[in-house]
Amino acid sequence: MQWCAETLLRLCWYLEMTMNIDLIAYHRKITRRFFIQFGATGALAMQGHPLLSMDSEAFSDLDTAVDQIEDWLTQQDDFRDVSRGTPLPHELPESTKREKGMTRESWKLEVISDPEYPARLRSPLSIEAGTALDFKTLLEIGKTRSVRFPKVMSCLNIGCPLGMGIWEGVPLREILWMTQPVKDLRRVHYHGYHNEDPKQMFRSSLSVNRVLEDPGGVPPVILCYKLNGQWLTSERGGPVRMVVPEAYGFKSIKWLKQIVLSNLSHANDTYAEQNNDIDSPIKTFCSLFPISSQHSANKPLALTGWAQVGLAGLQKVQVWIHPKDEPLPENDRYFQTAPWKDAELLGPPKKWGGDLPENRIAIPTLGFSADGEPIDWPIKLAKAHWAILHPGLKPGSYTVRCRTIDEHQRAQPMPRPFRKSGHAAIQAVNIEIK
Ligand SMILES: Nc1nc2c(c(=O)[nH]1)N[C@H]1C(S)=C(S)[C@@H](COP(=O)(O)O)O[C@H]1N2
Ligand SMILES: [Mo]
Repeated sequence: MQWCAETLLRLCWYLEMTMNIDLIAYHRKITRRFFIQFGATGALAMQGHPLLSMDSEAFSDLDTAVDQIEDWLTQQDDFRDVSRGTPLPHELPESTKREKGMTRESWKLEVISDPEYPARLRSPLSIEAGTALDFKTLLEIGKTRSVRFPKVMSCLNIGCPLGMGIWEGVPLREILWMTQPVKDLRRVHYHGYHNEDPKQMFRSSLSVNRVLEDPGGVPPVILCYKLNGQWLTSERGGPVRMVVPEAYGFKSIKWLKQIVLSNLSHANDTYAEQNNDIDSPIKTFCSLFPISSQHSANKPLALTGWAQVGLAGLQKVQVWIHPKDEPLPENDRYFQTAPWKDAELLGPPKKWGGDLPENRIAIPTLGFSADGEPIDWPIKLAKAHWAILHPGLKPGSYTVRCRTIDEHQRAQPMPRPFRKSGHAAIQAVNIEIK
């Protein structure tokens, strides 16, 4: 961060000397949150940057737009809720929750063998045998084993992240080992509280190897009990939910009750019954924050948006504004040949949001250094934000599009255009320039 800011100042000085432009004056009004963003690559790119020809009013519009961007973390109650059940389990009266094991005091988790496709376990955790796991024991294990990591919760079927959090809990493998599995274990099935009605059961599953190992350096699958440093609320799936870092939300089962260790070789997820690609990791894609549909001619457009950083990573966000009366590029369904313009990715925020205690990233948190600073930015499997000051346009009707380029320089939605693998479409918004 320090280095980026210094580089930028040096570059500003260089530009002033060579081009006789008072860049600092141009930027004076700009929030530091954005100003600091022009890091090594951004700053160099600015040498021929169209921003240099824009007036300070345009910068102040950009400043305002950037200031209005949501916090990086979402408060628990502000997550969009995707819960099934009649009644909704999190809306049951406290007394019922206590009776059904949906409070921290009454929660019990079973980890048992699948009666139909049995796995050999020496020591299942069952209510019947009095060996089920309770919350106190889970926390006790958490004292030495718990992990925290940032993750965007995103529904495969909704084109917008539900919320961004720092999730905390015990790796599922710690609990799996407690059952002393011996053989015939291939799949881990699990479900949450479902009003004791089999028709309401919402199930998900993982290969046992995903539980035991974390391929590609993703965080472990956890039994989660805290979000943004607070106890997981009932609406978010508390007392304990599964959280699968690289997966869409349907793998992160709320009000977790039972884990079934199975020798079945395939998935039995509820989402599989709805034509979803249940092995699809979360996708990289982006969207604009809502903009007004009318703009003045020849005035730079301040555009901002969010991006979801999927398993493929995020290199950059790009914007393309196309006059509606001109034909679209031919034979180019994903607009690979369109004149896309690079936007600026915003760096780490000064305020994390999400009601994080003391606005501080707890240590240790995966992806953060010992002083609570992000090791890489943007963070994989998390949310990012971006902004661009687009040169002004002539009067007319236009379509604004934005797309992401992943860390392997591949533009979305290629090579993954399938809607049921998770939303990754190029967004298109119509505007009028008057
Ligand atoms: N028990 C249970 N867990 C569940 C669900 C559910 O309906 N019941 N919905 C899933 C789906 S499809 C999504 S996208 C996420 C949403 O998490 P959130 O409500 O915390 O945002 O929860 C998942 N976990
Ligand atoms: Mo979902």
